[in-house]
Amino acid sequence: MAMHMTRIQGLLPSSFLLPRLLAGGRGGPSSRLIGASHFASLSSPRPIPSSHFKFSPLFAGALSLGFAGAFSLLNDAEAKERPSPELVPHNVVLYQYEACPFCNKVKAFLDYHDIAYKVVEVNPLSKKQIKWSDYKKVPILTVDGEPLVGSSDIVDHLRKRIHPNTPVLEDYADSEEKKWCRWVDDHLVHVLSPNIYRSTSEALESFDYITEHSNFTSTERWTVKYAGAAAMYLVSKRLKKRHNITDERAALYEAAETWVEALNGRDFLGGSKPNSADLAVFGVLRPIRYLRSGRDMIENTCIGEWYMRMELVVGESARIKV
Ligand SMILES: N[C@@H](CCC(=O)N[C@@H](CS)C(=O)NCC(=O)O)C(=O)O
Repeated sequence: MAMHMTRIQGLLPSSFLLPRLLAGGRGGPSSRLIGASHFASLSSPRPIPSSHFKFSPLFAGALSLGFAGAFSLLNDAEAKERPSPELVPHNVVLYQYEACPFCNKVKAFLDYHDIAYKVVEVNPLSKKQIKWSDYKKVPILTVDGEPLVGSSDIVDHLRKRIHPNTPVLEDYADSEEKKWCRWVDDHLVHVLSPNIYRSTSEALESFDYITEHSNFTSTERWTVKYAGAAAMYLVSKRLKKRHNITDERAALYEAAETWVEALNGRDFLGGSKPNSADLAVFGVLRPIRYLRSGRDMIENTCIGEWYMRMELVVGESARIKV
């Protein structure tokens, strides 16, 4: 195991997570003991533990309105932004890991705009589903067969396609929206792994979900869960140092409060409707929401109301069930 740990640390990509989990090198079968590590994603509906409700002022407010009021609140908030039919891309396929924050960022955008997409779950060890691609990370989105890579580039591409009349690129590049999209990639994602792998129990909690929702064979699953949790527990300490994080929870709470301050009293950064920065923050946080770190974040910061608004407006997944 010690040998694997060293390898993992050496192989850690600069991007936030997990790249190839326990090991692996560039790939010999012996080095592939463990697979990719990303954290648990809850983009698929999951029962919300009752303990969560008491922490959501919005939900408490909805309850106090009575059922009629609550339903009307839900209806008002169910406000997906659907592009004109002629602008909606067709034949959209997302190659993903269910638990990957970058993939969830793309899904938040697709879901909110109600752009129907098929999902191909990639096996993090063999990656056989993306053998056809030179790019070996996820997400990869194909639109009418054309592959797009990198979550931010994918979102930018889609955004331009469905809003062809929005500001030209130079104006957008300096915008508040773009600034916060960059903050997600440059800061927020780096705070997540140290939190979800903070202790051995949190690392196991994360891998429990990852292995349950990833495309592993049953023989890979057990090994990945325990070896992956052990490896990422160690790797997360290294990530902390790399990103100058001393207290990971404090960093998570600070990031959440920074985002709330950026909202500056608005419902969304985009005003009355979310923009791509709202969707990016929501997308990358979604995987941790019901892990211990996500629950702590909701309980200890003011981000819960915005998060609940986002859940309501993003609504049902646009994923095509096959
Ligand atoms: N900058 C890329 C990062 C994508 C990325 O790092 N994805 C991870 C999954 S969370 C990955 O595929 N790692 C390589 C691997 O699993 O081997 C993006 O925004 O899409």
